[in-house]
Amino acid sequence: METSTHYMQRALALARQAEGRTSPNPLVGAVIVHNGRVVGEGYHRCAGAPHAEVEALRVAGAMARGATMYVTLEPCAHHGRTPPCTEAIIAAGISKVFYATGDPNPLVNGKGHARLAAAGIAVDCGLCEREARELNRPFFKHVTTGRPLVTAKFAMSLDGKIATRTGDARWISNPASRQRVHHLRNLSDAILVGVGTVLADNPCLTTRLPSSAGVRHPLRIVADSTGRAPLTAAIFDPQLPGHTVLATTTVAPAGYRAELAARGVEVWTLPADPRGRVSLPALLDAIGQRGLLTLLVEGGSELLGALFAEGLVDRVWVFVAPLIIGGVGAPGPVGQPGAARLAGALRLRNLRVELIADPADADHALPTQPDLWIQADVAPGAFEQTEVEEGESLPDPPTGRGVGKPGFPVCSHHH
Ligand code: AOF
Ligand code: ZN
Repeated sequence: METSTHYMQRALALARQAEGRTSPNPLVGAVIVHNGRVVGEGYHRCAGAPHAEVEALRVAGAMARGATMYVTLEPCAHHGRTPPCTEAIIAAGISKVFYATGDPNPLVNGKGHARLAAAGIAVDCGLCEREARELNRPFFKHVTTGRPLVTAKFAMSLDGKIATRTGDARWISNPASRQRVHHLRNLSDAILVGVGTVLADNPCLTTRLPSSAGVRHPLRIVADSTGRAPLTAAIFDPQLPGHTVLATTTVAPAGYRAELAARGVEVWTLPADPRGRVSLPALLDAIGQRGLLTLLVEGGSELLGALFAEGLVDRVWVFVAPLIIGGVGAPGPVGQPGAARLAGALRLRNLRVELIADPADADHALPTQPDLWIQADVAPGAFEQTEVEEGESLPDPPTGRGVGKPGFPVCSHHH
């Protein structure tokens, strides 16, 4: 007989199968176990499709009676695009429900738990909770703030340069790392770049993977306050798969905006910040309103500098190549003034480091020149603002494991 943790892990693995495909909905997996045997499994495939619980119940059929359900998120009790899962669970005769984490969606938040308990079902919350919250960080941020989870991505040399002093930047990271970026795009709802990157690199920001089956092109967004991106930029090519958005202000000429709109580019005319640039909070709100849960920011340094300065970045994905570029004139990944004092620097936490071998590296098992791929969460706050006294600990981040938002449902029973 397997442990409860084993079944919840299986439910988490099922949920992950739809990663990047469920927006604006969460990733959810469910497993139904009867007398030590799995009789049903399911996961939520995309918005509008049945919820994970309903998928698993359909497979289990009559075997659901008296069985235990393991589900990664509190079952819903509301009529949304689909009917409430609580009613399906009750009708099927499930006798016990383990769910990993509460659902902060105000339509659900505790109501699912209460409904099941009122129907006489034994309900247990908190099994594998940390993993379940990590899995649905984008959903939790979106449902509590209306904004997507923001990931800053950049590649740099070991000495922190993104190009040489003459602007040569192709390529810093190895081919395997660059392939990884396409995989990350495939899982992201939207990509954002600044106009400087369009002018410097003329990227098309599409997802290019070895197999085009099931590939998804994130919404491409260019932040260009004044309309400096040429109409001939690759990103505006109507032949590109997927959609492009110009995020701009009224300073961009009306004719320019109309011309792009006529070519199928979506034009978002947003408020300007005091410096005349597109308001980044307003841009994140607009992305969130579209039901997009994840935003990958691919540069340049001005845009990243502004996002970090405003405390709008949730996590970083950094590729560090085994190169020393050197030179005071060679740029780094994060522009703008940055922090004046170290106490004002942004702190990273929950670091994960992976080696990404260059395919040309002779010995793949023990690569001698791999890129480092560092994934980390950004502690809350903007530059300058955090004054840390000796021995003082930083506050908990607003997102990340244990979302820690006021109003986030707290499980009474932790494992
Ligand atoms: C999902 N899949 O497996 C579960 C969800 O309007 P709907 O019907 O798509 O409902 C979406 C909400 O239902 C979602 O925000 C979440 O709070 C809850 N649970 N959602 O998409 C699932 N169990
Ligand atoms: Zn549901």
